[in-house]
Amino acid sequence: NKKGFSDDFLWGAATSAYQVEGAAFTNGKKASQQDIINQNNYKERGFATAEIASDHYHHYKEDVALMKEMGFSTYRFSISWSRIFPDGVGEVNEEGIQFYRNLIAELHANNIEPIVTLYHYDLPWALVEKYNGWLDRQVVKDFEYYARYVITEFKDQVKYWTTINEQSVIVQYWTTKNYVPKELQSNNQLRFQINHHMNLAHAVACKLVHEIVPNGQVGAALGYSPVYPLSSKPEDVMAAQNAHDLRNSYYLDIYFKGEYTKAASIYLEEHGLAPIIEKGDMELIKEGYSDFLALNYYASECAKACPINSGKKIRFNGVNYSGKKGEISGYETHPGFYEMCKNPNLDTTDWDWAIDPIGLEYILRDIYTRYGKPLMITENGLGAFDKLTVDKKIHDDYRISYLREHIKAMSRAIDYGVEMIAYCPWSAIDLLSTSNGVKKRYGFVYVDRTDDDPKQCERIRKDSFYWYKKVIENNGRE
Ligand code: BGP
Repeated sequence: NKKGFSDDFLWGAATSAYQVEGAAFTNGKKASQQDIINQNNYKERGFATAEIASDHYHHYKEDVALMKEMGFSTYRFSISWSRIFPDGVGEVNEEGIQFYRNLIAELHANNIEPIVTLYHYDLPWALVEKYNGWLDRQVVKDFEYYARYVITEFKDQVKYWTTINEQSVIVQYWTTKNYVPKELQSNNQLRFQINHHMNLAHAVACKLVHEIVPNGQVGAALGYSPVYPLSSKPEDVMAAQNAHDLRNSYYLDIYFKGEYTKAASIYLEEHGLAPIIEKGDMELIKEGYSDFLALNYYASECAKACPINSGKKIRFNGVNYSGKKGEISGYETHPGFYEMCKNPNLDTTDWDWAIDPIGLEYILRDIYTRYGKPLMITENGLGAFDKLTVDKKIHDDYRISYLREHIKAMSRAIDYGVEMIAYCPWSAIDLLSTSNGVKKRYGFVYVDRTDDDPKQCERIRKDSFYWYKKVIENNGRE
């Protein structure tokens, strides 16, 4: 019963607006919170800002031509809210929407099916200034205003919509994937409050797609990692289950069952972390059902028991800014529930992300068995320091072997009956990393720039470009 990839399986890659477009203040666009966060990153660590990024705004035709050359049948990208509504709501910015009309027309002219993400970390800064952005319920109304406009505009051109990118990751890294004023950053309950507002916004967007787009399909794009127990000691296995409930099911159960996972909710309530839920919220969440789940998978995670009397405090995930293995600043800890840790059985990227293709097969099979909805991969990839040779080549065999093993894992999941729509690794071309500037690269196409010097952003095909082209030509086989 080995089916392999179906003939209509979509092959492509992904990007997000602020990470790739640049033109952050061009033709009417105003700042998003990421423009501000990245300006601070530049001052503090010397990482590139989003002002030019990969200058896709001015190179989009060339970029789509490169996608066509690789044989893409799909492309996942996001729309910048503050390009369309520079103040978050109000007057539409005609030049802003025109950019996406042009991009989507260019994709269709090349037979590339767009997968559009409505929100990828880049809230209009105006809404942060007005009411602290996602911290205020007003954001759900304003998101609806923006989403309704975009969905209506592209109802005949876009079939696949993803709502909010990586809510689970936003909860973990809530000051880099989202802007939070310094004085509020010690209040961990607010992480779950903004997540609740995002759940409402997600539900609203799902309803809008169902109402407006003929044959439209919609789902969230969730950052998802399986959690393995550090050992087979029952207390570690229990801890891994707790982590799975709070880090994964807490989101999936909302998307597919319209409810918060019990154990995770009880843990949050006991620690004063639970969101305030108003009358009618859970009904709205139930009405905004998803048609599929888009998954962003990079790495698996590992957890161990953390006794309540360990003397440790609640903390969320650490980061590795240096790109030197072992320099992660810490692990998520919930005394009495679980503590995340390094998996000694897996190699990692330079940024301490565990490389684990089997983890992908594991989650695809597990999620499909539990929720029974089709899945697509909207991100998967290897961040690395790519080195441009003197003859302008990038020999990224490390990326090829990462992607090869993950494609095989996805193919095994299909053979075991999982329904898969698309594979969109991260990223179509090099772009700005969310926390590491342009040193950490993911693309099939090298964009020639450094953190402090955008140069001309010349496009150079990497070895992985030619490799992926062959994979697509042979529908998943090399
Ligand atoms: C995901 C995000 C992307 C992306 C990717 C790689 O969390 O959806 O926007 O950037 O991770 O992460 P990073 O850029 O931090 O290496």
